[in-house]
Amino acid sequence: MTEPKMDLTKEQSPPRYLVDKFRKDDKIDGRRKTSFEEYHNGQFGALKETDAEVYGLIKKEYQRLQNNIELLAAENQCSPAVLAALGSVVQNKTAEGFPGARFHGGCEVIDDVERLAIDRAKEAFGTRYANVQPHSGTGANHIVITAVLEAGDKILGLSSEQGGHYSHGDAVSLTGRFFDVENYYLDKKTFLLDYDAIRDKAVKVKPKLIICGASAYVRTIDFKKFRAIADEVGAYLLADISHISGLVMAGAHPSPVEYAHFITTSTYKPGGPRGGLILMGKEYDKNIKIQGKDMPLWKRIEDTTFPGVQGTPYLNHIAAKAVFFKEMLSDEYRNRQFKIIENAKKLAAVLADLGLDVLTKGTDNHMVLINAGNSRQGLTGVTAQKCLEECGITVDKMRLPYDEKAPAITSGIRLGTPIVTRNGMGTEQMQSIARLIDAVLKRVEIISETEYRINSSFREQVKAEVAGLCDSFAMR
Ligand code: DSN
Repeated sequence: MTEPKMDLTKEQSPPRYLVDKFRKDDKIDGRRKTSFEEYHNGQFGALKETDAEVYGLIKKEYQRLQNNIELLAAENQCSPAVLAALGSVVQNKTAEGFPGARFHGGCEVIDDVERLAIDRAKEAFGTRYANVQPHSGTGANHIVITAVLEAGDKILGLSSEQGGHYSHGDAVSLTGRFFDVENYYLDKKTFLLDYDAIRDKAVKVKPKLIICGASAYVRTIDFKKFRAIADEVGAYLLADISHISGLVMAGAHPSPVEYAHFITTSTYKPGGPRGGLILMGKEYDKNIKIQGKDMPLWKRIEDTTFPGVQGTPYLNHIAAKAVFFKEMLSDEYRNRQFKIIENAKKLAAVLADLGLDVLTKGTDNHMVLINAGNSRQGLTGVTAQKCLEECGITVDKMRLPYDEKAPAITSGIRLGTPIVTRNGMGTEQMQSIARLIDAVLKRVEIISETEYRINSSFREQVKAEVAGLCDSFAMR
């Protein structure tokens, strides 16, 4: 049957069958507008009603966090204010591009949100440029690396087997697949960065980009020395400060802002929402010639962010970053960064006194590395992690420099003090935690590299002490 032709220049009445359908369905009504608070406050009620399973798991995770001592160096705890921004309607906005130059409509509010986040990031870190769009720290590294390098160009970075990050050029990362990667290594005896050896390697391999920053390095990084090496060989310097960015921002660790061309960090490790950040100091508008074009570095970074590597930024995360950067600027946040280090130093000192092998005999930052195998014959990183976890203490197994154990086994564990410090613990509690860790690691019965047994009444005794600490220093 041929459809009757409609003259679109004339007003039409709806076809009869549609009128009848609407009459039949006229129970489909609208919904009155709810207030902003009403809309957002109902979130967990809505989740429980829609998906009791996920609701239950989230609740379980909340309870796990409340009842364990979280000693993870790569984790932190954001504030309820940051969580509120993450769970807001802002998450619905599609807005490719940058403030004032978007590909989508309706961006006037979101542009203000992003501008606020940028201004606060610049103020917090004392930089000339901030890009708040990267979805993660790894993503921020991918953006910088692909912005300044052509396929096949050379990167010099710390080996991922010694604390370097995968995104710094590891073979399993796209950075290792598309660029020519050379590694520098820690000194075999001291486990410290050997700047002379790094310089010699840089002179020999002539990288276009040098990356500094680590996931498992407990001592101060000398960014000035790295810049001198980069200048000598004509390389860009990228400082990935993900682990120490809170300390850097507060002045508790020297800042790379004066020295590095690019600084990257994840935003959750210092205590904000998941996401990444790219910062630049005085060289933000230095010229780069790439693919036959001249442009300022900041513009190259933006073009590489979108459309180069990402699409729409996560605007709810950007709103949450803005909230977090405001928190960072508070005295409470700055003071806490110094306490984080004080606590890590205490934890390291007590563990060393109790006979554990603490790498470099201490720490300058938030992290403590322990060689479990050297601390007790037969103990591995993975068994240490598992038996501590069973007793309510969460740590990471960690491959140590020159570790002979497989990555899934490891010789070491990595501890970190950001979360316990956030929840109000001080050096007295670090002493108690160190004693509990030592007691568990001494008491556990080692069966193999991955298996152990722990006496159940001893485990319950440790868990009760952990619960006591968690009750007095609850999540905030
Ligand atoms: N950098 C990793 C870690 O330290 O565990 C996380 O990205």
